[in-house]
Amino acid sequence: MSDITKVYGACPHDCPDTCGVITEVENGRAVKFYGDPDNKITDGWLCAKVRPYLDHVYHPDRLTHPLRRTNSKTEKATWAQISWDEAIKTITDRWQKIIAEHGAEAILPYSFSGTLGMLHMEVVSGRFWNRMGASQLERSICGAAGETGVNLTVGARRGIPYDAVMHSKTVLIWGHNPVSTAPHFMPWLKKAQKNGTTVIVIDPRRTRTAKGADWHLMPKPGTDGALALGLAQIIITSGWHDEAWLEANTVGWPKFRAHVAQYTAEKTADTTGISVADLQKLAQLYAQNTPSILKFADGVQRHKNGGQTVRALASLPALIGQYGVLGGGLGYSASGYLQWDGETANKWGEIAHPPTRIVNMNRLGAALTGEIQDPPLQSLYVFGANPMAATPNVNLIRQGLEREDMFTVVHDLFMTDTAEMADIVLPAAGQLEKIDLHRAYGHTQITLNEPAIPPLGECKSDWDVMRLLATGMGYNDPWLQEDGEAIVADMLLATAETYPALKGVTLKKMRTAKSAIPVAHDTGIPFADLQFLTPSGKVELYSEQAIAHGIDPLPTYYPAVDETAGEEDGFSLNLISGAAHHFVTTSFGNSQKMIAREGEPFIEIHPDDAAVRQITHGARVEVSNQRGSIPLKAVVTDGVRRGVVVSPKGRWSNLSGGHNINVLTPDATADLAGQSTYHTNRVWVKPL
Ligand SMILES: Nc1nc2c(c(=O)[nH]1)N[C@H]1C(S)=C(S)[C@@H](COP(=O)(O)OP(=O)(O)OC[C@H]3O[C@@H](n4cnc5c(=O)[nH]c(N)nc54)[C@H](O)[C@@H]3O)O[C@H]1N2
Ligand SMILES: Nc1nc2c(c(=O)[nH]1)N[C@H]1C(S)=C(S)[C@@H](COP(=O)(O)OP(=O)(O)OC[C@H]3O[C@@H](n4cnc5c(=O)[nH]c(N)nc54)[C@H](O)[C@@H]3O)O[C@H]1N2
Ligand code: SF4
Ligand SMILES: [Mo]
Repeated sequence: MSDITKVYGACPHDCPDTCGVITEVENGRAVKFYGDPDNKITDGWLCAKVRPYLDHVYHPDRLTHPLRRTNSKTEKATWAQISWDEAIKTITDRWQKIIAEHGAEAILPYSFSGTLGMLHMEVVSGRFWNRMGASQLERSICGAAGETGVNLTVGARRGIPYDAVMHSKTVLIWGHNPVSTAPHFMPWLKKAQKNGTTVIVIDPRRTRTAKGADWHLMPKPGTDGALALGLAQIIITSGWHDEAWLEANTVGWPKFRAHVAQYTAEKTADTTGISVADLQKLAQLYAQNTPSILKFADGVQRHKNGGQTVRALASLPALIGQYGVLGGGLGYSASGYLQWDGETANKWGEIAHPPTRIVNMNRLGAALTGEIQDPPLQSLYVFGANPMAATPNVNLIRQGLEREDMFTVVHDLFMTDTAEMADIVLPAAGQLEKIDLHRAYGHTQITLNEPAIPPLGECKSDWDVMRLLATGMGYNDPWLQEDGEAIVADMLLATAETYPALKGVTLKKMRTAKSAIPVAHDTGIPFADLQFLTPSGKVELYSEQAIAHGIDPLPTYYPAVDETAGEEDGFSLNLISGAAHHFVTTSFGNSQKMIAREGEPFIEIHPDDAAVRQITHGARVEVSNQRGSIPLKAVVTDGVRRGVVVSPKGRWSNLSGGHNINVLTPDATADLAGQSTYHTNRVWVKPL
């Protein structure tokens, strides 16, 4: 009889739930994989994407050896297998040359959310690159404006716990699709709804979440700031606001009140496309049927005006005194509770040179093709990211990567669209093959991920590769050679210095506990003490800090305009490309099971918009703008607003005949924090 061992871990994917997972291992091979029944959030079940995870782990296309490209980057790639020694020597020799000629800032590491692990997302993006003096990446592809906007308003991202909705009478889900993107929130929401909670969804698309709501409103994209300020105006003129609360707990209430007077119901209806009657009804439900939660996520802020949109949204709970109330408040990210100790991740204190320049990741194509000079970029090292499929304006990125003098290294589990543009490809160890430590952005548990199986083939973890690269570069600092387990142990201790709730949570304790450990340092009601973490300690409706960020101190609405794509022709449509149900951005985009469930790449279009273009349901259409063009299948449906088309992110163009939505998306940045603007995107759709 062979032994089966159970190994506890964390789902590493970019999802707020950060599920606890259990792998059963027999003779060094993972044979079973499932959700941890003792994890309060996971509750023993996993989403459709991750349930068949062992297919992903043992996928026949896993890279298992380092590869060197043998032809030009303008041709379809051909490869020769090489040893790790040769790979590391090729890379470090080239980097030494680049550094001698141009300086280390000519090298750019590009990584994002392939894994959310402390070690393989944060430490690997810090220590080695800071020692080298490489360019830094402005990590603003996802929720930078939302995070900054919430921080400016209440001081920290302390979203409500999922189960708080059990105490709500109204839940407003705004530009968020949790059925797909935060599945473990849904059982709580369903239970609440059964008990009489009213669930309202605000989204230009009838998402899976909208289908289950009591009421679904479809505003024009990018007008949510106006919608929030218009609701504020109705609430104030109706006297539904909480004057005493506002006086005691906010900064700038009189200014805010005077400012929002301009957002009359009629004007708001015109801007947003939502009728005055619906605005009235929405304002009344939200303000009077309390406790009420406003829950939003990052989709709504991926617009040119995303920062101010979030400032407006985050003001609403204050207006009706709902911060600090059980069943009320703001449901955004919970990532502002615990943050891993920055010094342990980055070792800035050990580094002699001043911080280096920062390159906005949304501008990757522009940066590679001349926007960045002194020195121009000469090398890109990509890990835990797939910019040729996930980053905006892919055709420009392609141009940059086709440069003869650009030296590109990609470390991934698979031959992604990005890996196909590399000079050297390195095989990455997956989550079951390495240690890591996880916090979450949807809750406040931390989870240890123990390695369950040895790395496949010659795969190596990102941290192990950083150690080899450090040796290859001749960097002798001991903190570049620490082993992963030691870093996990150190990180827990270092973080506990500033985050008291973590005191006593050592690596040993986590190993004994196996399951996730809750580390919230409040009662579970964010801001129950009404101490906000802004400079004033109050909710800042008027924010002095906002001025330093280059935006108006009061939440303000201005239209989100895709300046490059000629809106004036009157015939372009607003393309929204949010999350696909069966992929996590492009992760799982190569799973046959998930591709089959997602179906053929499609674009949803309203019947009226289809009719004037002679587009029929199921027809092949060309979707294009100044940036590029792709073929898609038309799905004619009133599940999208007139003027709006929807085609989810996540396809690999090398597996789907070039269906990469990001050849169309703009690389313009938003009003705040260098945020991506995927959804401020005009396209033309015509029959093929
Ligand atoms: N299944 C799955 N889960 C995922 C991901 C995935 O790709 N697939 N991605 C992960 C990542 S990286 C993130 S950041 C989160 C994102 O989580 P969410 O923000 O929940 O997901 P999105 O689909 O990006 O955006 C949510 C909704 O915003 C809507 N939206 C877009 N523009 C507007 C607008 O102007 N106004 C309003 N009101 N709504 C608008 C879209 O139609 C979409 O339904 O999900 C994570 N989870
Ligand atoms: N059109 C459109 N595009 C979008 C968005 C959108 O809403 N619309 N959303 C944006 C958002 S919110 C985000 S967060 C980004 C995400 O974009 P990315 O961060 O680029 O995420 P993925 O596309 O999932 O690619 C992650 C890659 O990392 C690899 N990987 C996984 N684990 C590891 C590991 O341990 N080590 C290494 N070396 N590699 C690993 C995976 O195989 C995968 O190829 O996409 C953005 N792209
Ligand atoms: S993707 Fe999200 S819901 Fe699915 S297993 Fe991972 S953490 Fe859980
Ligand atoms: Mo994201």
